[in-house]
Amino acid sequence: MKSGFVAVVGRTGVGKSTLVNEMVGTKVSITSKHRNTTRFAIRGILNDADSQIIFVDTPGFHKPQTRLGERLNSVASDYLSGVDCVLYVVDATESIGPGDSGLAAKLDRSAICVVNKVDRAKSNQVIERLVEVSKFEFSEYFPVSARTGQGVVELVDEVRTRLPDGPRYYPRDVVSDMEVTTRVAELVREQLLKKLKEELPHSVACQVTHWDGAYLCCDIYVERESQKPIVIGKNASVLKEVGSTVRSKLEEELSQSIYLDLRVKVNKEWQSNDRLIDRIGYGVGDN
Ligand SMILES: Nc1nc2c(ncn2[C@@H]2O[C@H](COP(=O)(O)OP(=O)(O)OP(=O)(O)O)[C@@H](O)[C@H]2O)c(=O)[nH]1
Ligand SMILES: [Mg+2]
Repeated sequence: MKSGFVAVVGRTGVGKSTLVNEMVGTKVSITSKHRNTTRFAIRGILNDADSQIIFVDTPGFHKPQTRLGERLNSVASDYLSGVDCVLYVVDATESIGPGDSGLAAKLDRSAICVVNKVDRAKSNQVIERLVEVSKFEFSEYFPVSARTGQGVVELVDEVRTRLPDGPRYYPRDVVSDMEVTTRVAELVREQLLKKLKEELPHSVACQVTHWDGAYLCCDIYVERESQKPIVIGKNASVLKEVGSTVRSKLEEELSQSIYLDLRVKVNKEWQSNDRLIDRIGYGVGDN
């Protein structure tokens, strides 16, 4: 039996969460076009007859502007070493910037470099990016598309060869160790991120406050009173759509009917306050 922990690190928005979902074969981590979508380390588990790979999706590195931002970088930093394998992900459609280079410098050369989004990049862009990252002298380079799955099986096969002998850390049928309440809060946030523009996604936090197996109450926090009507929408249209999408996803997963109550509240400047960030559950390594 081979098993081990594989950290997925990279700048925000390069597609780490999309890649983890594709490698695991199930959606364990939410994704969006906005920066800093992932707010804590998320484990996605890939089980086979004789191996178990525990992928750890990490928050994306970025220039922090808030206390939350600093904590997200710090969570990701915790996974740069001390794991069995590191996947360093870059975006094929964007030049390598100081953020990518700074992170690459902190990694062991045994890391695997993943050039993602090749479905969207022109072929000369993929070659350009491979030439750019070759200067980091990592052990392997994999051009992939987390969206279409191109190159992902080959990447996972390589990861498997890096695992040491070890036990099955989780039961074979488990793909994620996330609590159902955290999952619901994340699904609500993902639907909101689809609908919200500009800076608002950064201000939004979600937390389930009640779950008894059938009735779920999820608080949606914003930072200012003026943000509330945007999240609620005209005639509560945003909340209704978010609620109905999340409810049907959950009903399918849990095979039962659910009553989902979404409440929008102001949690003043929560992004700057460690106590509030802790209470919501963001900025932590092991959720
Ligand atoms: N075309 C294309 N888009 C992708 C691919 N992978 C991810 N994306 C898109 O890129 C955006 C960011 O993806 P995420 O997976 O949320 O990125 P992330 O690196 O986890 O971002 P953070 O959590 O903020 O660090 C989303 O809109 C994804 O749909 C890909 O292979 N091809
Ligand atoms: Mg992410």
